[in-house]
Amino acid sequence: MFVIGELINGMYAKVAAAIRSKDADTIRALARDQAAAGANALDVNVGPASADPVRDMVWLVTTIRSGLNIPLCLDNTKPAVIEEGLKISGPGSIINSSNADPERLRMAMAMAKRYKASLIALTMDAKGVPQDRERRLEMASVILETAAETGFSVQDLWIDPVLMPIHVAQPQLCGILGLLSDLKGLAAPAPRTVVGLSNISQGAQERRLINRTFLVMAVAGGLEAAIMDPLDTELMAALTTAEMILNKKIYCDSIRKTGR
Ligand code: THG
Repeated sequence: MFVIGELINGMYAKVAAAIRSKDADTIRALARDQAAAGANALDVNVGPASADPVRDMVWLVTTIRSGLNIPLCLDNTKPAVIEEGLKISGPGSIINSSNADPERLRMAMAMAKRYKASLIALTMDAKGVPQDRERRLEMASVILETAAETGFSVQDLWIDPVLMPIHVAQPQLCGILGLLSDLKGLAAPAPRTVVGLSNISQGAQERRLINRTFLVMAVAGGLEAAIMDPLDTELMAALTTAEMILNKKIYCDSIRKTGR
Protein backbone atom coordinates (compact mmCIF):
# COMPACT_ATOMS: atom_id res chain seq x y z
CA MET A 1 0.00 0.00 0.00
CA PHE A 2 1.24 3.40 -0.98
CA VAL A 3 0.38 5.60 2.03
CA ILE A 4 -0.19 9.30 1.31
CA GLY A 5 -0.30 11.28 4.58
CA GLU A 6 -3.38 13.50 4.74
CA LEU A 7 -2.50 15.81 7.62
CA ILE A 8 -1.04 18.82 5.79
CA ASN A 9 -4.44 20.14 4.79
CA GLY A 10 -5.87 23.60 5.51
CA MET A 11 -9.13 21.78 6.30
CA TYR A 12 -7.58 21.27 9.74
CA ALA A 13 -7.82 24.42 11.87
CA LYS A 14 -4.27 23.92 13.18
CA VAL A 15 -2.83 23.76 9.66
CA ALA A 16 -4.90 26.71 8.44
CA ALA A 17 -3.53 28.74 11.39
CA ALA A 18 0.04 27.63 10.63
CA ILE A 19 -0.35 28.71 7.00
CA ARG A 20 -1.74 32.11 8.06
CA SER A 21 1.03 32.81 10.55
CA LYS A 22 3.81 31.20 8.43
CA ASP A 23 4.55 28.80 11.29
CA ALA A 24 7.08 26.61 9.48
CA ASP A 25 7.89 24.45 12.53
CA THR A 26 4.32 23.12 12.78
CA ILE A 27 4.30 22.14 9.10
CA ARG A 28 7.78 20.58 9.23
CA ALA A 29 6.79 18.57 12.32
CA LEU A 30 3.65 17.27 10.57
CA ALA A 31 5.77 16.25 7.59
CA ARG A 32 8.45 14.57 9.72
CA ASP A 33 5.94 12.72 11.94
CA GLN A 34 3.97 11.35 8.99
CA ALA A 35 7.14 10.19 7.24
CA ALA A 36 8.39 8.54 10.44
CA ALA A 37 5.03 6.76 10.84
CA GLY A 38 5.39 5.18 7.41
CA ALA A 39 3.92 7.63 4.88
CA ASN A 40 5.34 7.14 1.36
CA ALA A 41 4.17 10.58 0.20
CA LEU A 42 2.43 13.63 1.69
CA ASP A 43 -0.76 15.28 0.47
CA VAL A 44 -0.40 19.07 0.41
CA ASN A 45 -3.64 21.07 0.45
CA VAL A 46 -3.91 24.78 1.30
CA GLY A 47 -7.52 24.33 2.41
CA PRO A 48 -10.80 25.96 1.43
CA ALA A 49 -10.16 29.24 3.27
CA SER A 50 -6.92 30.23 1.53
CA ALA A 51 -7.07 33.77 0.13
CA ASP A 52 -4.06 33.16 -2.13
CA PRO A 53 -3.74 29.43 -2.93
CA VAL A 54 -0.70 29.83 -5.21
CA ARG A 55 1.25 31.70 -2.53
CA ASP A 56 0.18 29.23 0.19
CA MET A 57 0.99 26.14 -1.92
CA VAL A 58 4.46 27.51 -2.73
CA TRP A 59 5.05 28.27 0.95
CA LEU A 60 3.89 24.80 2.07
CA VAL A 61 6.04 22.97 -0.51
CA THR A 62 9.10 25.12 0.25
CA THR A 63 8.61 24.61 3.98
CA ILE A 64 8.19 20.83 3.76
CA ARG A 65 11.18 20.60 1.40
CA SER A 66 13.39 22.56 3.84
CA GLY A 67 13.18 19.62 6.26
CA LEU A 68 12.45 16.48 4.27
CA ASN A 69 12.77 14.77 0.91
CA ILE A 70 9.55 12.81 0.32
CA PRO A 71 7.22 12.73 -2.72
CA LEU A 72 4.46 15.35 -2.51
CA CYS A 73 0.88 14.98 -3.69
CA LEU A 74 -0.25 18.46 -4.69
CA ASP A 75 -3.94 18.70 -3.86
CA ASN A 76 -5.91 21.54 -5.49
CA THR A 77 -8.66 21.97 -8.06
CA LYS A 78 -6.82 24.76 -9.91
CA PRO A 79 -4.10 23.67 -12.38
CA ALA A 80 -2.16 26.92 -11.81
CA VAL A 81 -1.84 26.19 -8.08
CA ILE A 82 -0.59 22.68 -8.76
CA GLU A 83 1.86 23.85 -11.43
CA GLU A 84 3.53 26.39 -9.14
CA GLY A 85 3.94 23.58 -6.59
CA LEU A 86 5.36 21.20 -9.20
CA LYS A 87 8.05 23.73 -10.13
CA ILE A 88 9.62 23.27 -6.69
CA SER A 89 8.36 19.91 -5.36
CA GLY A 90 10.92 17.71 -7.15
CA PRO A 91 10.90 14.05 -8.22
CA GLY A 92 8.01 11.66 -7.63
CA SER A 93 5.36 14.36 -7.34
CA ILE A 94 1.68 13.53 -7.78
CA ILE A 95 -0.94 15.82 -9.30
CA ASN A 96 -4.10 15.61 -7.15
CA SER A 97 -6.19 15.80 -9.23
CA SER A 98 -8.10 16.03 -12.51
CA ASN A 99 -11.73 15.09 -13.00
CA ALA A 100 -12.77 12.85 -15.93
CA ASP A 101 -13.54 15.73 -18.29
CA PRO A 102 -11.39 14.92 -21.38
CA GLU A 103 -10.20 18.50 -21.82
CA ARG A 104 -9.05 18.79 -18.20
CA LEU A 105 -7.49 15.34 -18.41
CA ARG A 106 -5.48 16.28 -21.49
CA MET A 107 -4.18 19.40 -19.76
CA ALA A 108 -3.34 17.51 -16.55
CA MET A 109 -1.62 14.67 -18.44
CA ALA A 110 0.49 17.17 -20.38
CA MET A 111 1.46 18.86 -17.10
CA ALA A 112 2.30 15.52 -15.49
CA LYS A 113 4.58 14.63 -18.41
CA ARG A 114 6.25 18.05 -18.33
CA TYR A 115 7.17 17.67 -14.63
CA LYS A 116 7.64 13.84 -14.64
CA ALA A 117 4.79 13.57 -12.15
CA SER A 118 2.03 11.00 -11.82
CA LEU A 119 -1.65 11.94 -11.92
CA ILE A 120 -4.71 11.12 -9.83
CA ALA A 121 -7.88 11.19 -11.97
CA LEU A 122 -11.29 11.21 -10.28
CA THR A 123 -14.30 9.34 -11.67
CA MET A 124 -16.43 12.49 -11.57
CA ASP A 125 -17.16 15.33 -13.96
CA ALA A 126 -18.31 18.95 -13.81
CA LYS A 127 -21.78 17.71 -12.86
CA GLY A 128 -20.44 15.95 -9.78
CA VAL A 129 -19.91 12.43 -8.50
CA PRO A 130 -22.09 9.76 -10.16
CA GLN A 131 -24.31 7.77 -7.83
CA ASP A 132 -23.73 4.38 -9.37
CA ARG A 133 -20.91 1.99 -10.08
CA GLU A 134 -21.64 1.83 -13.84
CA ARG A 135 -21.29 5.61 -14.39
CA ARG A 136 -18.08 5.66 -12.39
CA LEU A 137 -16.75 2.80 -14.50
CA GLU A 138 -17.66 4.71 -17.68
CA MET A 139 -15.69 7.69 -16.42
CA ALA A 140 -12.73 5.45 -15.65
CA SER A 141 -12.91 4.30 -19.28
CA VAL A 142 -12.85 7.93 -20.44
CA ILE A 143 -9.76 8.48 -18.27
CA LEU A 144 -8.00 5.46 -19.80
CA GLU A 145 -9.04 6.37 -23.36
CA THR A 146 -7.67 9.88 -22.90
CA ALA A 147 -4.43 8.43 -21.55
CA ALA A 148 -4.15 6.16 -24.61
CA GLU A 149 -4.86 9.07 -27.00
CA THR A 150 -2.28 11.33 -25.44
CA GLY A 151 0.34 8.63 -24.93
CA PHE A 152 0.17 8.98 -21.15
CA SER A 153 1.47 5.87 -19.41
CA VAL A 154 -1.07 3.96 -17.30
CA GLN A 155 1.80 3.39 -14.88
CA ASP A 156 1.77 7.12 -14.12
CA LEU A 157 -1.98 7.15 -13.50
CA TRP A 158 -4.00 6.65 -10.33
CA ILE A 159 -7.77 6.30 -10.58
CA ASP A 160 -9.82 7.58 -7.62
CA PRO A 161 -13.44 6.33 -7.46
CA VAL A 162 -14.28 9.19 -4.99
CA LEU A 163 -15.34 7.87 -1.59
CA MET A 164 -18.43 9.54 -0.15
CA PRO A 165 -19.30 9.77 3.56
CA ILE A 166 -21.00 6.59 4.72
CA HIS A 167 -23.88 8.43 6.40
CA VAL A 168 -25.00 10.03 3.11
CA ALA A 169 -24.05 7.28 0.70
CA GLN A 170 -24.05 3.90 2.39
CA PRO A 171 -25.39 1.97 -0.64
CA GLN A 172 -22.51 3.25 -2.75
CA LEU A 173 -19.83 1.67 -0.65
CA CYS A 174 -20.23 -1.94 -1.71
CA GLY A 175 -20.32 -0.48 -5.20
CA ILE A 176 -16.89 1.06 -4.61
CA LEU A 177 -15.41 -2.26 -3.50
CA GLY A 178 -16.76 -3.92 -6.65
CA LEU A 179 -15.54 -1.02 -8.74
CA LEU A 180 -11.98 -1.50 -7.49
CA SER A 181 -11.94 -4.97 -9.06
CA ASP A 182 -13.79 -3.79 -12.22
CA LEU A 183 -11.03 -1.21 -12.75
CA LYS A 184 -8.42 -3.97 -12.87
CA GLY A 185 -10.04 -5.37 -16.00
CA LEU A 186 -10.13 -2.08 -17.90
CA ALA A 187 -6.56 -2.05 -19.20
CA ALA A 188 -3.35 -4.04 -19.20
CA PRO A 189 -1.36 -3.11 -17.23
CA ALA A 190 -4.23 -2.33 -14.86
CA PRO A 191 -4.55 1.24 -13.60
CA ARG A 192 -3.66 1.69 -9.95
CA THR A 193 -6.38 2.87 -7.58
CA VAL A 194 -6.36 5.43 -4.75
CA VAL A 195 -8.99 6.73 -2.31
CA GLY A 196 -9.26 9.58 0.20
CA LEU A 197 -9.95 7.22 3.09
CA SER A 198 -11.18 9.67 5.75
CA ASN A 199 -13.97 10.92 3.47
CA ILE A 200 -15.86 7.76 4.31
CA SER A 201 -16.27 8.54 8.01
CA GLN A 202 -17.00 12.28 7.83
CA GLY A 203 -19.98 13.03 10.04
CA ALA A 204 -19.81 9.63 11.77
CA GLN A 205 -19.10 8.88 15.44
CA GLU A 206 -16.73 5.92 15.16
CA ARG A 207 -14.47 7.48 12.57
CA ARG A 208 -11.32 5.44 13.15
CA LEU A 209 -13.16 2.12 13.30
CA ILE A 210 -14.95 2.87 10.02
CA ASN A 211 -11.71 4.03 8.34
CA ARG A 212 -9.71 0.96 9.28
CA THR A 213 -12.47 -1.53 8.53
CA PHE A 214 -12.99 -0.06 5.07
CA LEU A 215 -9.24 0.10 4.41
CA VAL A 216 -8.80 -3.59 5.20
CA MET A 217 -11.69 -4.52 2.90
CA ALA A 218 -10.38 -2.28 0.12
CA VAL A 219 -6.84 -3.68 0.38
CA ALA A 220 -8.31 -7.14 0.01
CA GLY A 221 -10.15 -5.79 -3.06
CA GLY A 222 -6.90 -4.59 -4.64
CA LEU A 223 -6.59 -0.94 -3.56
CA GLU A 224 -2.99 0.28 -4.06
CA ALA A 225 -2.93 3.69 -2.37
CA ALA A 226 -4.80 5.78 0.18
CA ILE A 227 -4.70 9.35 1.35
CA MET A 228 -4.99 8.65 5.08
CA ASP A 229 -3.76 9.44 8.59
CA PRO A 230 -0.47 7.58 9.15
CA LEU A 231 -0.43 8.76 12.78
CA ASP A 232 -3.48 6.59 13.49
CA THR A 233 -1.50 3.66 14.86
CA GLU A 234 -4.44 1.24 14.86
CA LEU A 235 -5.12 2.08 11.22
CA MET A 236 -1.48 1.43 10.28
CA ALA A 237 -1.44 -1.81 12.29
CA ALA A 238 -4.65 -3.02 10.60
CA LEU A 239 -3.11 -2.19 7.22
CA THR A 240 0.12 -4.07 7.91
CA THR A 241 -1.84 -7.04 9.23
CA ALA A 242 -4.10 -7.10 6.16
CA GLU A 243 -1.03 -7.02 3.92
CA MET A 244 0.53 -9.84 5.92
CA ILE A 245 -2.61 -11.98 5.62
CA LEU A 246 -2.72 -11.27 1.88
CA ASN A 247 0.93 -12.29 1.69
CA LYS A 248 2.01 -8.83 0.51
CA LYS A 249 4.44 -8.43 3.40
CA ILE A 250 7.07 -11.07 3.92
CA TYR A 251 8.06 -10.46 7.52
CA CYS A 252 5.21 -10.92 10.01
CA ASP A 253 7.40 -9.45 12.77
CA SER A 254 7.53 -6.12 10.97
CA ILE A 255 4.03 -5.27 12.22
CA ARG A 256 4.24 -2.05 14.19
CA LYS A 257 3.28 -2.18 17.84
CA THR A 258 0.21 -0.01 18.31
CA GLY A 259 1.71 1.47 21.46
CA ARG A 260 -1.55 1.95 23.36
N1 THG B 1 -9.43 12.02 -3.19
C1 THG B 1 -8.33 12.71 -3.56
N2 THG B 1 -7.82 13.70 -2.79
C2 THG B 1 -8.45 14.06 -1.63
C3 THG B 1 -9.60 13.38 -1.23
C4 THG B 1 -10.10 12.32 -2.04
N3 THG B 1 -7.93 15.06 -0.88
C5 THG B 1 -8.66 15.57 0.25
C6 THG B 1 -9.44 14.46 0.94
N4 THG B 1 -10.19 13.71 -0.03
C7 THG B 1 -8.50 13.53 1.69
N5 THG B 1 -7.99 14.18 2.88
C8 THG B 1 -8.77 14.34 4.00
C9 THG B 1 -8.25 15.07 5.06
C10 THG B 1 -9.01 15.25 6.20
C11 THG B 1 -10.28 14.72 6.29
C12 THG B 1 -10.80 13.98 5.26
C13 THG B 1 -10.04 13.78 4.11
C14 THG B 1 -11.12 14.95 7.49
N6 THG B 1 -10.94 16.06 8.19
C15 THG B 1 -11.69 16.41 9.37
C16 THG B 1 -13.19 16.53 9.04
O1 THG B 1 -13.53 17.05 7.97
O2 THG B 1 -13.98 16.12 9.87
C17 THG B 1 -11.20 17.71 9.90
C18 THG B 1 -11.34 17.70 11.37
C19 THG B 1 -10.54 18.82 11.99
O3 THG B 1 -10.76 19.98 11.62
O4 THG B 1 -9.73 18.53 12.85
O5 THG B 1 -11.98 14.17 7.80
O6 THG B 1 -11.12 11.67 -1.76
N7 THG B 1 -7.73 12.37 -4.68
